[in-house]
Amino acid sequence: SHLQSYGQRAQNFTNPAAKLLLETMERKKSNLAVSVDVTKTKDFLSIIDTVGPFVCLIKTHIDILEDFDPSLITQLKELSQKHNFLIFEDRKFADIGNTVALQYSRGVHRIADWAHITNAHAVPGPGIITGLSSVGLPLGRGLLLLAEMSTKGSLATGAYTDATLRMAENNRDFVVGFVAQQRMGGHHEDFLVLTPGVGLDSKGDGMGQQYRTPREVILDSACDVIIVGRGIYGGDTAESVRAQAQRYQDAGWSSYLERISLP
Ligand code: UP6
Repeated sequence: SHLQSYGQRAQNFTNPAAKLLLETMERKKSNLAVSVDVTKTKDFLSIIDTVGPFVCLIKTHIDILEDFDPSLITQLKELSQKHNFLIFEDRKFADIGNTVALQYSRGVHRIADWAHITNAHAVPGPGIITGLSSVGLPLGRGLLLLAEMSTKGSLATGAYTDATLRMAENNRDFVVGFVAQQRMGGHHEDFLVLTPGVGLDSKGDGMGQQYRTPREVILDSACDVIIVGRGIYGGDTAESVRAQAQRYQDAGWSSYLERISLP
């Protein structure tokens, strides 16, 4: 499936969020997700408006905004319409089904109302999927499981990663893929693989993060989406944010074109 185009692969999914993401990637010629990990609403919205034309997906950590107000969600949704991107709340749920269903639907953030995609750790077992899908499936949302992490010393390897894949295979309607460092899935199943730990100018951050290039991620490891945070918004000016977004979009897309043209 990783040799098919993103547009063709939309047919491999029944989940509406997965289909829309793949169609958006094809249409915008972008496999770039920008992770907007800033603490002020003003910066958050301005970065999103700047990178919007270059991305298929915006990844949020909504709980790090110091001045969160529900009206921000209206503005985020407007930007998503304006620039045609999906929204991925990187919530990394990790509790029992009943609790994650509440965390997903309620609280101040009401994630299920606006995030097309969210993610969860597999550590609690399949009940976490049951809980999240009770909220998200009727809304047409999609879930990613964390099968691997980008960080040094990650415990999500080997048998844990394999068991995570089995959990996804058993919940194909709602689980659309993984956050992982390499292609996941057997020969019959198509799963999306979204990959953080991507940077062109840095190898790490001194807190365990490890960076690989878009080419390593998309071509060598056959992942689908590069997730880039500080590599894009780490500069100062709006002009550099824009230029970096374009640079990562080009790098990700040319690696994808190379991949699908492999003999
Ligand atoms: N993230 C990782 N590695 C993982 C899973 N998630 O870095 O295995 C998330 C982080 C951050 C983003 O929570 O939001 O991806 C990476 O940001 P960066 O590009 O600035 O390092």
